[in-house]
Amino acid sequence: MYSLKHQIIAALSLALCATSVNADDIQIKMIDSSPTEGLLAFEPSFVRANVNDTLVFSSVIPGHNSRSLLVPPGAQPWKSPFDKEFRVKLEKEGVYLYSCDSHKNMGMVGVVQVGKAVNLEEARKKAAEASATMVLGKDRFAKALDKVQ
Ligand SMILES: [Cu+2]
Repeated sequence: MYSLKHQIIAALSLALCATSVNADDIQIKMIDSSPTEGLLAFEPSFVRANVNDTLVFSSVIPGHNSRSLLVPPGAQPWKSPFDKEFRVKLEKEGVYLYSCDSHKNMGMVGVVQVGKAVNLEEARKKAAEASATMVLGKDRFAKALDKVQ
């Protein structure tokens, strides 16, 4: 015979298992021209994710990579090779900013929100600094950060 307490514990354990199994892969294309994002872009340039989801940067056209500019406290920065698929596991809550090494100054940048935007102030500041040096796409970081909830 199981007590109610045991049943609750069993139900909670199942729920926790379901959560870990449901971690998603989130595809982001590195692309020269996107119908939704414009020239030299990550598509989509903003994604909302959960802790333990994985970003999958896919190389559609040669000449691009992905490198973090800002990650939340405790999260691992990344730098991908050019022209290769690259996976980034999102282990910490907060806002992540990244760019392509070749086209950062042309606004080839992206934003990821994982859970609560605990470092939003810092992200806005870093994005403003980076945007000031851009020749094209100066508003891309700001537009993506506007979608953070
Ligand atoms: Cu690029």
